[in-house]
Amino acid sequence: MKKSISIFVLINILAVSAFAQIAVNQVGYLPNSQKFVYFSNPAKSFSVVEKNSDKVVFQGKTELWKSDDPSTGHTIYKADFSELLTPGNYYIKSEKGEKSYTFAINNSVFNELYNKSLKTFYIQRCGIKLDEKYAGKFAHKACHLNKAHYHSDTKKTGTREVSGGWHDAGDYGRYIVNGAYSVAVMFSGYEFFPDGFQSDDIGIPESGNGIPDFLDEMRYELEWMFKMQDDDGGLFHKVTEPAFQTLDLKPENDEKPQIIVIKTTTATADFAVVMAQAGRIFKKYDKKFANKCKKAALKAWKYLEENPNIIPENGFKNPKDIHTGQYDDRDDRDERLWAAVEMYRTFKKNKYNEYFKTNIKEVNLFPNEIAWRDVAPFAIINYIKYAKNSGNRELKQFLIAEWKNFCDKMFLRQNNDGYQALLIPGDYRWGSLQINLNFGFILLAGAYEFENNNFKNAAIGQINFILGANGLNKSFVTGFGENAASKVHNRICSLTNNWEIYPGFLVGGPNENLEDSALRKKFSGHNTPGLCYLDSRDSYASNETCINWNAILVVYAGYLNGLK
Ligand code: 9MR
Ligand code: 9MR
Ligand code: ZN
Repeated sequence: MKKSISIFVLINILAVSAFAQIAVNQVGYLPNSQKFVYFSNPAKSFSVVEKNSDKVVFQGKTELWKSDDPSTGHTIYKADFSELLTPGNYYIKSEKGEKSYTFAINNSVFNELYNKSLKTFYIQRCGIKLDEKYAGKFAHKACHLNKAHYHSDTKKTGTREVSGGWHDAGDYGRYIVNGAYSVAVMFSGYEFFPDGFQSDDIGIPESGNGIPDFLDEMRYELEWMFKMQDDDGGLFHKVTEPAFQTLDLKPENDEKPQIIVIKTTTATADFAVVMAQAGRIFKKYDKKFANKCKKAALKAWKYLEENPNIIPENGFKNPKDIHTGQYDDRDDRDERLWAAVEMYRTFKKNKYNEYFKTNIKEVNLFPNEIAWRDVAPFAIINYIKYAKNSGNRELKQFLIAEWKNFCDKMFLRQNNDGYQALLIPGDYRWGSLQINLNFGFILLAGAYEFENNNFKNAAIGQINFILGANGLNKSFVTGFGENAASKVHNRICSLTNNWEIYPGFLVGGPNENLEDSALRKKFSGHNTPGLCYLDSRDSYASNETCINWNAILVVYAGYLNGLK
């Protein structure tokens, strides 16, 4: 007994300290990118070794980079092997013989990441049969086809046909705020950096139809969102079951009644954003569909005009008998502003520009979090990029200066952080990795606006952090890297015999607020925000997957895929 306890203690100690020794991007680097490696044990020199031949191809010295990194507590030695340009598969070895996980250097290193991270959205499709041909082990019968019931708060009775769209996350809920936000983020990425988003062969039913699979997949969500718009233009906030069920529930076995809750202005504004974008983007491929999107956007905007104050007052809260995700936001002004920008770009009517100009100074322009609840930066960068010659020059100069300040701040942050992330203690909230990538995207777009190579390198570097160059020595994208997140919180894992997950999902990541009992059990009293993560199905607050998190991963992968 005593012996097994001490072994248990030992295993636990090993588990706690089994984080970064030599941390690299476990997928790889484009030949011309900066390449850094981080040692959390003291190291003086290192070699890059070719994986198959064990031949040393590069040698260098390390430098002491950070002592007592505030996010991880690590003391980190850093080395630069950017000069190694030769395509191949490698690992890093310290002078003491410790080895890193392997990685590649080549031009198409992000191609598969793009294909798979996008294809996760197909895997999340609801209301349609997923064929083995496309979904493999995740094939299943069509799910959630029953008509949904109006919640009494809607003051409506009876049912509504709202099948389709993507399951939100590890749960089967479908939420307009997050669904529309996710597509809107991906459309922004696509419009800024279209080159890498063009493939038509990622292996979905629409592949080969002459339209990029990216747009086909986005359309699947848009088709569902139409059904969630009421006759007056407003959007029902969500359709879910009353409460989350057990984790072993396969989609096709989920028969609990689905409930539609009240309309909200936040959902309506997010919908206006994405329908205005779609009206523009789809014009070239399907005029009729594009017009349908435009009409829906106009109807939504009318609802917003008729309801200038947030509905419901103080934002949506779950009714007493509903316990699923809330997507609660007390402030819908940033969503309305983004809608105004996209409406202006699509319809070119000055009233949208006027709305933007009058209201932009009311909101926090570059808040501490950029995510589904705080979207102002997306409104601003899209406005600056596309409304160059219209509107108030002074205002635009002010916004450009604010954007530049944000980029300077982010650049400093990655220079101060042990693993060069953009997050600081306090930012490691639920979905932290996606916050990091959102910061990175605004910085990346800034790099082009300001023609600043330092910004560009820092922004590109964020993919390294996500794919393994971090304090946990973990790739946070399933199936990508030798030590990748695998025991994720997603009910579709129950479709496989061994609780596997499809490759290409980004997990939530370290969550210093310890918002589930697995995290609390392990990390109570911690002082290492960046390490509060568990590769465990029980940890929904750090290891769930979610469409808005994958949205910004797709944007990053699409951008990098286009660089080759
Ligand atoms: O599976 C649910 C996940 O999608 C949510 O993000 C999370 C927090 O709201 O809740 C999960 O569901 C759990 C529920 O909250 C408590 N009972 C166990 C459920 C499955 O682990
Ligand atoms: O992403 C959401 C995060 O910002 C919130 O803190 C968290 C708790 O309210 O909910 C997250 O969203 C979950 C949603 O409510 C239900 N589906 C799963 C989402 C990701 O965990
Ligand atoms: Zn479903």
